[in-house]
Amino acid sequence: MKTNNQKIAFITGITGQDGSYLAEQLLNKGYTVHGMIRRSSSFNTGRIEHLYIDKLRQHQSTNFKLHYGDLTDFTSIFFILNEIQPDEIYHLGAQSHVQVSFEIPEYTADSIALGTLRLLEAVRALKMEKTIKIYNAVTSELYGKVQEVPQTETTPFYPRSPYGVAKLYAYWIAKNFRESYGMHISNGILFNHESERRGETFVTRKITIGIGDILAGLSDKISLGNIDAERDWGYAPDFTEGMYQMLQLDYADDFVLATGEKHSVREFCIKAFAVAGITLRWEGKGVDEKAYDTKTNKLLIDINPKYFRPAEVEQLLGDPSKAIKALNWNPTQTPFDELVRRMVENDIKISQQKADALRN
Ligand code: NAP
Ligand code: G4F
Repeated sequence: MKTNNQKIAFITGITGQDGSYLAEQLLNKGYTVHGMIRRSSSFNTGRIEHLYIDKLRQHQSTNFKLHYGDLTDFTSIFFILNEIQPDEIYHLGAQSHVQVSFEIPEYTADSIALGTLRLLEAVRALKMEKTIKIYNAVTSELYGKVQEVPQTETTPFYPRSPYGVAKLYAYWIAKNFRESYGMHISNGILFNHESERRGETFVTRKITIGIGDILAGLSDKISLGNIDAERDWGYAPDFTEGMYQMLQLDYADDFVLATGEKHSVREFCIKAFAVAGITLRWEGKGVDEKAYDTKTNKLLIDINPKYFRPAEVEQLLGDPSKAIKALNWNPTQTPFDELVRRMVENDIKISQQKADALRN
């Protein structure tokens, strides 16, 4: 139930990394938060379970609510919006894995490109286009084969995957609706952002889980693809705060959120193993490159070409100047070393618990 000043937010993708942090932040700011979840044969609410538990403890039943829906299903989006009448929409739902998008390009396009169109059309069909503010999650993957370094809001796009191409449509349809119908829609061109809640098959989390599993005796080594790829990696909760700040402006625009620093996958490995007290020694080249523990000579990393992509984004580096100025946003509130440390320490703990559970 809406009280006078209580804002209502709707989050698509609430069960994902960003959705879970954003939901927490908005609840802490006093919002009522509604999220769209997909029906799944196993639980997909692990990242937001604690919000339920807090809710039960505080006997609050009205400020956090989940609704079944899907971005491939216009009817569900329409009915949810009609029921909840949100002030702000944070559109984060997507098939967000770049490599997977080469295997399911049609579904990726349906959920991302048409999914965004469905959401915006539902807003229009309900005549909410003048009252709702919308955040649209686009991506540095739009820059793909980068045309300039660093990338800004005016750098030409050159996507390199079905995911990137689908997000290009989402970017332009949002911009088109902003210009055509005066809708308050901001595109967040976000560079990679990671955390303890990052999906387990993205490279940073794969590495930190791999380290935890090796230390706990659950695995021998980590197999990776292109370790020379460079990314501008930030900390997810800092980035979700930036999304919120975009919707507090009285105008809509496009903003790059990035740290302005880039690191290679190889460098991430070196720093992450160092947090675990292990120094790597690299030997070989290309697919034969391997990393060993300098103390024990144990093989810890090798290359498996199955993780190479049909077309690769070799480097990404963002220039967040516009967001810093307009949003007063701090891109490096959580510096890279701290991000790596948090992720490794978190996964060492989780792997240890897994190993203990297996022993008992
Ligand atoms: P994520 O962890 O993969 O979460 C994606 C979310 O979308 C999940 O809640 C997922 O639900 C939901 N979803 C997937 N397909 C859907 C569908 N057909 N209908 C409804 N919901 C669907 O992604 P993230 O890292 O939080 O990223 C959030 C958004 O930002 C995504 O749009 C992503 O493309 C974009 N982005 C991310 C980054 C980054 O570095 N993290 C950078 C730039 C842009 P399930 O839990 O049921 O799978
Ligand atoms: O962690 P990644 O899978 O992230 P990627 O492809 O950069 O995409 C992420 O960031 C985008 C923003 O730029 C988001 F829009 C997107 O939704 C997603 O969140 O891969 C990072 C790099 C790539 O160059 C990849 O080829 O790491 C390289 N890599 C090397 N070995 C690997 C692996 N990536 C994965 N996932 N797994 C590997 O074994």
